[in-house]
Amino acid sequence: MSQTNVSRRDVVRVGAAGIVGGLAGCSGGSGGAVTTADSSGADAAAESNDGAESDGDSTPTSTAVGASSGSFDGWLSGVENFDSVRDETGSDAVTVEVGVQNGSGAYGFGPAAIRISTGTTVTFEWTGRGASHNVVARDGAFESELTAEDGHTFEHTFESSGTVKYYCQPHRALEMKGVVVVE
Ligand SMILES: [Cu+2]
Repeated sequence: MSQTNVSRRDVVRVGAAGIVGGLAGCSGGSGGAVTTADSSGADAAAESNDGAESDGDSTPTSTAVGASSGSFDGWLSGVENFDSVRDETGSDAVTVEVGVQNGSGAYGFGPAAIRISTGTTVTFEWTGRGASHNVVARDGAFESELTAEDGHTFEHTFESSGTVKYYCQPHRALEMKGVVVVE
């Protein structure tokens, strides 16, 4: 932990120098020390951006962000239980509940949108609520059983990057839809 503190202090100190160095850097990019400072600053900025996204998950403003830039071409624009994409990149085991509250009943996937790493296996687990559901990829890549059984599971491993849109066939009109973003 002390190493973290030291490096964090270095970043702060470098950041202060970076204000001066940055001005020089803008007009021509000078010394190697400035370059180091810049890359440290970039790392710190990336981390704080991640934090901002996480914070956004629980705030109403993220709905607006999701609607404008993250509704996946409108696929999730009518999905009430979608507020933001849950970041599960790096997670070994990711579970999505089938049959969570959405609109008029348990016609949702929880969470409705996730981001995972390539090669991750997602387990869809039925809650037993909202009658019979299934999980069907819009592009036909997978289709689960149609069941109402509490605790039923269906697994799919996402082997290639991209955005996978899926739905529950009986409740597609009730906006029982989800998205898996594979990175
Ligand atoms: Cu359903």
